[in-house]
Formats: sequence, C-alpha cells, structure tokens
Amino acid sequence: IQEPQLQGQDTGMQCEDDRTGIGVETLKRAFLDNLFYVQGKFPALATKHDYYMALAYTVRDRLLQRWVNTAAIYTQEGSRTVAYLSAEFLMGPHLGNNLINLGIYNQVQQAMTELKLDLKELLAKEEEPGLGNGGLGRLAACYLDSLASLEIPTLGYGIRYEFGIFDQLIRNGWQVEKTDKWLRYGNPWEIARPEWAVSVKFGGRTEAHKNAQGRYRVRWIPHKVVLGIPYDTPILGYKVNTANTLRLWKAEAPESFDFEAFNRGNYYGAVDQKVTSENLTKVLYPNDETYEGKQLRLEQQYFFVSCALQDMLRIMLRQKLPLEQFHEKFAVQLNDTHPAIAVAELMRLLLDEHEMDWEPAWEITQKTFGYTNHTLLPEALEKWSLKLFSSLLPRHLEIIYEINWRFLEQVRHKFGTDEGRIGRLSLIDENDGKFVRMAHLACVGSHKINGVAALHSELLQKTTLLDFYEFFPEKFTNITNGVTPRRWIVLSNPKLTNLITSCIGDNWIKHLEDVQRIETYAEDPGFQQEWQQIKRENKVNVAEILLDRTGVKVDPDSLFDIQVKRIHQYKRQHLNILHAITLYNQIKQNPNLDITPRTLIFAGKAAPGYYIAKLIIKLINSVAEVVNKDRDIGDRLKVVFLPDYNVKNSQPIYPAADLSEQISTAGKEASGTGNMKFAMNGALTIGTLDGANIEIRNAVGAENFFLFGLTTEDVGALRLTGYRPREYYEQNPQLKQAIDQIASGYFSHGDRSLFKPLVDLLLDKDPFMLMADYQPYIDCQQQVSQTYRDRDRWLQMSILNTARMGKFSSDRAIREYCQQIWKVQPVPVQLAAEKTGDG
Ligand code: NBY
Repeated sequence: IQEPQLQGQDTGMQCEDDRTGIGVETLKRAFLDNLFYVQGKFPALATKHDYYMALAYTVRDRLLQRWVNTAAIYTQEGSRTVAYLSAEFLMGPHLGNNLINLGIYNQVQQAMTELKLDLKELLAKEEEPGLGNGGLGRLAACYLDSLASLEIPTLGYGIRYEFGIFDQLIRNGWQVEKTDKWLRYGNPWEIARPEWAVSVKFGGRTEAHKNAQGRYRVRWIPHKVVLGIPYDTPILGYKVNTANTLRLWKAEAPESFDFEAFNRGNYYGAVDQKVTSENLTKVLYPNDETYEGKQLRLEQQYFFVSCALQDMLRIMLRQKLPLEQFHEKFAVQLNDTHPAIAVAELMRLLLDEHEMDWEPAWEITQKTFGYTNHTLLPEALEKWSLKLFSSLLPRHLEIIYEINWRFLEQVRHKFGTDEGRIGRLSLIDENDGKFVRMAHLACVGSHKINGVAALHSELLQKTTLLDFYEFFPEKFTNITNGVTPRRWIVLSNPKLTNLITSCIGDNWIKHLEDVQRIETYAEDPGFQQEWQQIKRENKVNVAEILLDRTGVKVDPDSLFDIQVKRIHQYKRQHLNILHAITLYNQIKQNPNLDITPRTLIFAGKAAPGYYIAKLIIKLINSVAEVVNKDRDIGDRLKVVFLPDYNVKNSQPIYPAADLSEQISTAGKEASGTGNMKFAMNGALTIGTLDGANIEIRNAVGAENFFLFGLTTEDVGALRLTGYRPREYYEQNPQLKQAIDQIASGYFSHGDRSLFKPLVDLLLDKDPFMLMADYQPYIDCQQQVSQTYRDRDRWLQMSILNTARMGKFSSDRAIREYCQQIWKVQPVPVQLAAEKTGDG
C-alpha cells in the first residue's frame, strides 16, 4: 500500500523499504505490520509485551540486512576471525542497545510517542538474557560490542542456558533465589540454525586401530552422544554496518524418541534420553570466584567447546581452506579456564578425526589459543579429578598426558631435574588426590596469557603463574579491562550524553579518549550547573526506583554512596556496613551532629551456597531496618538494599552515584569493571590500591580519588608477621562498639546467634583484613563528606573523572587484543545500496 507523501517526508527520496527504512512514518508502519503479522494482534487487544515484541521485530528487521551482508563479506573474503570462547555472556537487554547502535533511538521514540506508546515502558518489558554471573560474563558482552564497532570479524561462542543467573528476591532480609525463565515469552533476537547442528561425544573408551595408510590411530567409542544446536544472535557495532554473531549452543538428544523403547511400550524410557541430554544446557552455575567440581559443569564446558571447534572446522571446509591454516583463519580466545578443554579438543579433532601428526597439530593448537586469566583466588582455580575426567573424556585425558609428558621434558631440558618445579608445573596435581589443572593446560596450549589489569598481571607473574612466567616469559602480557561507552554512558545516561555532545560533538562515543576535551569546562560555572542538574535528575530517578522496589524514601540531595557487585567477602560489603553503623552511632551520640547526609545503596547477588555472603546480605538489611526507622537519624542516613541486581537494573544506578565503593582487599580484585562504569558517569571513587582502581587513580589524578587502606605488599607483610584482628577491635572504641552491636543482637531483634559466625570470623581470622583497614576507611569517608560540602570542588572532580576515563573504553582494550594477541584487521562492511551509490 503506497502512501507517497509519507515516504517523501521520511527521507526526501523516493522510497523506503518497510524492513530497512528508518524514517518515523516507515517505522510506525513497520511496527503496526509486525504487531499484526508476527504477534497476531491489533492495537485494541495488544498488551505491552505484544508492543515490545512488535518493536523488537521491527528493529531486528533493520539488523538482518547488515547481518546477512556482513556474513557474505566475511565468507567472500575468507576473513581472519576472532572466536571468543566464553561459558558466560551477560548481554543485558538488546533492544535499547540496538537502537543506539543503529542510530535510530530518537526516531523510534518519536514513532512510539505518535502511536501513544512510551518507549521506556516497552524497553522495560524485555527479559534480559542473564547468561553470566558478573564481571567476567559482562566483559565478554562489552568486548562483543567493541569488536563489532571496530569492524573485527568475530564469533562469540557460548552456552544457551535455558535458565540464566537466578532472580533474587529479598524475604525478611534474606536472599531467596527464583529460577530465571527468560525464554518464557520467546526470544525475538535469536535465530535457530538446526542445519549446523553437531554431535558431541561423552564417556566410553578409546581403542587403537590402523588407518588406510596402515598407521596406528586412536578411536573414541563414546558412551553417549548429544546434539548441539546453534542459536545465533546478531551483534551490531555502533554506527557501522558490521553485525557479528553470538552463537550459543543448546543440547538436545540425537533423536527425540528412542523408537525401539517406544515400541516396547516404554514411553518414559524413550523420553528419558531426551530429558537427560537437555539437562546439559538447562542452567548456569551461579558461582562466581569458586569453582565446584560438578560433573554437569565439566560436561557443559566440553559440550560448548566441542561445538565451537567443530563449527570452525566446518567453516574452514566450506571456505575450502586447508586445516593446516586453522590458526591463520581463527584466533581463539579462552575467557578464563572454563573453555580450556579446547586445547585438548582441538588436538583430538586434528589428530583423530583429521589424521594430522602430533607436531603440526600441536603447533597449530598453540598458535590458535590465547588465555585470559581473571582471578588469583586459589579457590577459583579449576581442577577436575582424574576419576571424573577419565570417565567423561577418556581420550582427552590421554592427550593431556602426552602434552604434559612433552612439556615436562622441555622443562627438564631448560631447568634440569628440579622435581619441585616439575611438580608445580605439571598439568596433573598429585598433592592431595589427582586432578587436571585447567589453568596449566591453558598456559601450555596458548601463545599468549594475559591478566586483566596491570597489578593483576604483575601478581600473576610473581605468584600464581610464576613458574610458567619463568619458563616462557614472552607469552605473558597485560590487557587492562574496559567497558563499552555505548551501553554504559549513551544508553544509561542520555542526559549526560547530550551535555557532552553539545560541547564537543559526538566523536567521543567511538573514541572515548576525546571526552578529555570537556576538561576545559571543569571549572565553568554554567557547565558545572548543568552537570549538577543532570546528576540530580538521575538521583531523583533512582530515588523513585528505590521507593517503588523497597518502600524506602531517600533524599536526592544526600550523597549517594553506592556499592553494587556480587556479594563476596573479598569485596568487603561488610566493611561498608561497618561505616554505616559508625555514622549511625555518631548521630545517636550527638543528635545535633551536622554531618553530610548520605544514602548508602547496596545491590548484588550471593552464590546460593555461599553462606557468609548470604549472611552479609541479611546484615545489610538488618542494619537498614534499624537505621531507616530511627527518628533521631532522619534524612541524615539511609541504607537501602536494592534486590535483583542485573544489567537492566544497574543501568540507572551508575549515572546516579556520587561515590563509588571499590574497597576490596588489595590484591584480590583482578580488575573490576563497575569501578569504570561509575567513574565514566562522574562518580568519585573511594578505593584501595587494587585491580584497575590503581590505573583509574593514575588516569583521573590522585587529587580526584579517595584512596585508603593496605597495599598488596602491606597485606602480605602483615600476614607474615602474624595478623591479630582482635587487637584492632580492642584498641578502637568505635570499631568495638559497631562489632559489639552486631554481636549483641542490636540489629537482629536481640538475636545474638544470627551474626555470630560473621563476628567470630572477623575477630578470629578476618581473612580479608577489615579490622586493619577499618580506621583508614572511616577517616577517608570523613574526607569524602568534607569534600562533598564544597560543591564547586566536588563538581570539578566529578567532571575530571569523566573527562579522564578514555582509557577504560572496551574499544581500547579490544584494539590491544587485536594488535598484541589476535593479529586481526578490521573488515569494513558496506551495504549493497551504498556500494552502488543508489540510495
Ligand atoms: O572478572 C571477574 C573478576 O572478579 C573481576 O575483577 C574482573 O574485572 C572481571 C573481568 O575480568 N571474575 C568473574 O566475574 N568471575 C566469574 O564470574 C566466575 C564465574 C564462574 C566461575 C568462576 C568465576 N566458576 O569457576 O564457575
């Protein structure tokens, strides 16, 4: 149905296609069309969710053109491709991000307004794919955004968990977990590709056989086979035509029905196999920072890695590339050790399935992989018992033994027979039972090993991976993490985005170093005024969210002091709470005290099996209950725990922060990325010399950062000389009062047993040294309060923080990966219309 005058208004040109056009009238027409033809609804019957789906399909149509073009060009050019292997991709909602990257946010907003709909409400309808735990999974998502924006051919490979990270409810102050049924209403962003399904083997045994040339090869006779079905999601870059692919694998039974069993009348037996196979990708393990030696977890890891590598081999065969060029076609990055079994699997595929010899196969393998380490915590280092490993992956264990034997020969050659060193380097841990050490497999099988912040990489080389560093120092490098300014500034903080763009243009969105140019306005009263106004509006927004979700009313003019991240002892949310109790006591002792009013906001999930972390959540809520209802305290102090922290809920938070809490024990937080999101949005940081805090402080200037606490060296030295946490408690009256109140039941309706485990831990062991850092932290917070009263100084510091965060864009990080590790070049994509110049 042609409406010529409307089309004329859209573009000033002849014709806009309903599936690609981006004029307001075209968008409205396409949207109503999708509502009718995809959702089967007309406006009078449509729900908000129907409208969300119609809009999602309207946006997807506009992605598909770029996606198909991108695939065509990569195929045609046989482009070198990054394969990012990650057990987690914490993507967050797609719709808003795609509107930003397509550059059609404003048109769509107008189109919805004209249809009497509210874009914000529709955006809120999206169920986010929470296919990750925290920083590691979210980093993978930021990297996919930057890879597409930098026009780097990329495949993200992972698992299509049917249930992502649990939803968190707070009941009586405790965390309660609820399953995340994110696929319940369908997922408009993915396309299943059953035609590219692959088989993955498990268990059984191996046997030798002679091949056609009469040479011995190994055959793996598995106990079971599972099908991997790929589901593809387009990942569009910012204002480019590149749309890469996130390919997530779902496990299915090879046949939906075992017909033999069915015919024997065993209906339940027949569906049984289907049920067990599909269990494989049912749920994401909700642990961060501690691995669990669960069989299903190892099955998940091997499953997606095997699917990914088989998929890459299929792509090579289709492009008629010889397998000897595998490492030239693909740069494969291992996001932590979760996909490290890829080293043995690529060897198996090359040796057993493609009959390559060991030496060339090993050379290809080592040239293919890079390994990113994300933690120094010993409890997080993955190791699998030989018993489990051999029962599930018998052939891989043989290959790992061979890799190990050859590797340890080289070690002996270089260092002589130093049994201690050999034991420490071995891929097999024989100290206390026998285990395969996945980090060792990743190190030996990769050509580059990187940490995620300067301090972390240095500590890796000096401690956790010291022996490997001494053996092949040239493999080690650092790539400091970054986050994407598209989601974390442009989408999350549109008002700040407009202010910055009105001053310096919009080039900073692609080149965040450019944001430095707002420094000249740091002391400009007019600019400061606008900066403050925007922060205030963002705080009012969060105040409304807090009232809605928790019933707590907070004052938007108070200092918003925020700690949002997974709950973990090393991240020390309980140190923050000790500060809250201290402020509370100060006001109670001096009811007329003129202090800087504060709102302390917490959010984050605890691993369901991590008892102390759950107790910390209970403590935060218990303190909040006492503080918030105390009339002596009034508006001077509020404590709020916002439930169900996830990507969607976090987006309004960063722009509303005055103060960002980054208070981990020095040496424990590998990098942190929330610290970057806060500072980019003009929050000042109170932090220790840990992870990327150090680099953030260097970038923004020591005078614009609130530093406190022990250094990594101090922590080590104190531990060595004998750390006695109870002495700090006994010698510090404020600290003693706070701890005694927790112990006495002051915050738990008189219950003295509730927080006893936490109190005992702090006084007897205090593994994360809260007692030692308490007073320096309190003193530093006092400085924060003082500074906040000097409005102009605070605003200047805030502006300088944003201005100097250029380095922490994931674009910079990805450029470094491309140059140092992957050796890949951009492959620009043109749309057919652009090439012929006709529209
Ligand atoms: O990776 C985080 C680090 O703690 C943080 O400092 C860093 O900024 C971020 C990105 O480099 N690590 C992290 O998020 N780890 C996990 O989520 C995780 C998940 C699963 C398991 C271990 C760690 N696991 O063993 O199952």
